[in-house]
Amino acid sequence: MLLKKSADIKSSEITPKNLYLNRRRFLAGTAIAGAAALAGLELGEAVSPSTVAHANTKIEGLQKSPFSTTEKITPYKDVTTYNNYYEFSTDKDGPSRLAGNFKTRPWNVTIDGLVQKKQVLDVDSIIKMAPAEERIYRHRCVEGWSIVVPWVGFSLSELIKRAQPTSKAKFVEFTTLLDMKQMPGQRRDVLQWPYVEGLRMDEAMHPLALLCFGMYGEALPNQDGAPLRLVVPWKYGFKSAKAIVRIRFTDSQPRNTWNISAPTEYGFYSNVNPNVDHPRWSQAKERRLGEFFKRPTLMFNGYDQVASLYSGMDLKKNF
Ligand SMILES: Nc1nc2c(c(=O)[nH]1)N[C@H]1C(S)=C(S)[C@@H](COP(=O)(O)O)O[C@H]1N2
Ligand SMILES: [Mo]
Repeated sequence: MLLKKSADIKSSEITPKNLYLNRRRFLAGTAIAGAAALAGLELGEAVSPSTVAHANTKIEGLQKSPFSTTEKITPYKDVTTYNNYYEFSTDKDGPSRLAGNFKTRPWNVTIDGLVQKKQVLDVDSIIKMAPAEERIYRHRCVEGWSIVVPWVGFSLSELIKRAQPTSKAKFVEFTTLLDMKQMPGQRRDVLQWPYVEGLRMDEAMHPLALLCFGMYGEALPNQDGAPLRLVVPWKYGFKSAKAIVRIRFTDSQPRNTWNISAPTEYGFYSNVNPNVDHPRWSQAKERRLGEFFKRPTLMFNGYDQVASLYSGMDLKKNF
């Protein structure tokens, strides 16, 4: 689904396109980034090779990532019709049915709180901040299902660096759009709206934390969080907020929506952890969408490289 097999590509297609992309990458990576640095340009003014418009729009010039898993990718159909997105519906197939007309352009994101560069940015200027990568991540929902998705984006740290948080900033808070007219689920009190999530600064700066605007080589479908979402692969899915409109830097731990809703069931950290059960069910196993047999869940969802962020912490208390 993702890439044509190399055997399917005519050599006449390969050469010019590769040359073209390499040249653009070269320009983006050196000349433009260098010029931007020299000129002291603001957040989002540098140019990169990727362009994104509407869903089903191909994203060109994707870079591969060493963080990608080689596990089997979950079919696009499953990932786009089995969603958690309570702003639209609490049914898994609701978001795909109800988010079709959701307006993702124009779209502004407010960057504020404890940063030197407070500003309101157009989402397309955010997308152009850094070269787009494909990151094939495992993604596990707290309810016990999991998927493997080729997300598109770049490390959240790219945006944070440019925002220049002050030394007082210890956490980052992410807020989803509040718009009852477009998001029918917000007319019900199933959660406190708008949806809010948060990360500790060192978690947010970890290169695995992905600022995501596409998947399967295309712009994000609305039901998966267009135009801009987070993907934090070592944490349960609910930490990965969709349709982000605000990124705020704070000195105290943000209260996240699911923790407000059920504090004994959903903590702030929410690291994937097979040894800490949800009060109402075990977290030891998971079922990949499209598969029958369950598989064991791995500590940090298998992303051991984040373990040092939590050394000395009791992960049963800090669930
Ligand atoms: N704004 C918002 N973000 C959200 C949610 C939500 O209801 N609203 N659900 C979360 C949960 S519980 C999961 S598992 C993932 C699902 O992402 P996916 O539908 O792309 O698989 O989105 C997360 N982000
Ligand atoms: Mo979830």
